[in-house]
Amino acid sequence: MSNLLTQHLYSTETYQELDAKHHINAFLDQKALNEEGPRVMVNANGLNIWDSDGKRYLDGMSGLWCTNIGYGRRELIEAATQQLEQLSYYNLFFHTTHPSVLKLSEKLFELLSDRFSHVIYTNSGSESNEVLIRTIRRYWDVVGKPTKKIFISRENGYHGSTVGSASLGGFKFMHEMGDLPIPGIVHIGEPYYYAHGGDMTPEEFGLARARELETKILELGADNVAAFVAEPFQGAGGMIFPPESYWPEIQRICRKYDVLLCADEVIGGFGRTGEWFAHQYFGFEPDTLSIAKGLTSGYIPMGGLVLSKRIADALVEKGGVFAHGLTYSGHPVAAAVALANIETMQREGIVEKVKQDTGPYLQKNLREMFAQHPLIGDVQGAGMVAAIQFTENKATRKLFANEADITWRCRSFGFEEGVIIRSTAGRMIMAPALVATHAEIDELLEKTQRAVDRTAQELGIL
Ligand code: PXG
Repeated sequence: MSNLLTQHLYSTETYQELDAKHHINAFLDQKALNEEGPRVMVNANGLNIWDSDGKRYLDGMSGLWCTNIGYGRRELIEAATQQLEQLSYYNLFFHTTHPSVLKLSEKLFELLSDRFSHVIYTNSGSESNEVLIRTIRRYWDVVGKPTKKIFISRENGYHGSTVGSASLGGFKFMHEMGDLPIPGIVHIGEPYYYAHGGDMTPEEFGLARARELETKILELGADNVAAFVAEPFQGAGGMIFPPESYWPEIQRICRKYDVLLCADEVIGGFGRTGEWFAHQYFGFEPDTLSIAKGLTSGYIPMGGLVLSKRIADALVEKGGVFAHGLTYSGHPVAAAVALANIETMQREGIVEKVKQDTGPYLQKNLREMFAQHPLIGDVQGAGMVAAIQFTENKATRKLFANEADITWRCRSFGFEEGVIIRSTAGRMIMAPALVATHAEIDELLEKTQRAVDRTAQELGIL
């Protein structure tokens, strides 16, 4: 690794100056960042990542929840190289296609039930959800129900950063930028028990939040509602697992009113929970899946919208021209990397291992580690994804008024300790690569514990 590090052309300061000079970065105050200077990441392998000062971090977040197979896998690098040599680009426009994307689709549908048959490829999760809005509206036109156009999604859901996807999302501070949501998208409450459950049991709360969907459908009129869109578990919103009563009730309501159930699997897909897809973990049957991230393990941009047979058949048999297309839909190099990614995960039994071995190991040890901790009120998660909930009072589930500042401190302590964990309002999240070994999980947990303890000490409660 030191060999690679010495190949740097610039100093950290020069990189930071270039960043300040040319970039508006994601979800931050650029002026404040320019003062501080961003961390410059330069090399990565497995779960380890190095910055431009040579400091190593254990990446507990798989990049942005995407490097499911870990960094630097030869199989993916070789697949990309071979495809670049053979057919570096072609497209799915004007009556053409290519083997790379066809082989990927054959493989993708091996992972899914017969309910699903078709996919529209994109380059990101945001695009998958943009395509979702247009495709579902088109579907209802084609089947003769043109009034079914409104989308219902959730507060504190995340579906991307473009106009349509940010509208589907329920982040108010995002809506404030650019006058969102666009018309025809409305939101209901999120199934976040710890914060909003009050005196209810988790089961009661799960049902209550699901029934907000029914109330909203009745208010709008079922003839006007196209779909309900949600992440099986909320990712960016805080890695929130709904109570067990939630998804069965949502599914019942969607079926009753013929409202399509659209699962955003951008984070949950490709093994995260120990199942290939998170809807399989929670045991419900969606009509569409938005995918991205883990599809290529983040090595190259690629996403997609997976359609059930019901939707695809209508579009194909009765839809005529489908007026949508992206230059890079099904890009041959991305498709080759995605195929190599899925094949490697299958060959090595990575998802099964997460389900049977490493996932339970992470989940059990994390729960034991924080069961008695004065700052931590709850631990949620499955497979290789988990959250710890910060609380001011474990008995009453009281949240800190400045919870986002506190978790941000914890995240900073994590960086000092050499671990990358994600802070959201009131929760710390980990989503390490699915290939994490017991030793790497131990390191992740030990460093996380130090970061949490330092946060508690600073608050004067440890
Ligand atoms: N849906 C979900 C559920 C996501 O988590 C998107 C769509 C959008 O995907 P793209 O590829 O357009 O970014 C996402 C993305 C975070 C974080 O810090 C999460 C995401 C992206 C960036 C940061 O938790 N999720």
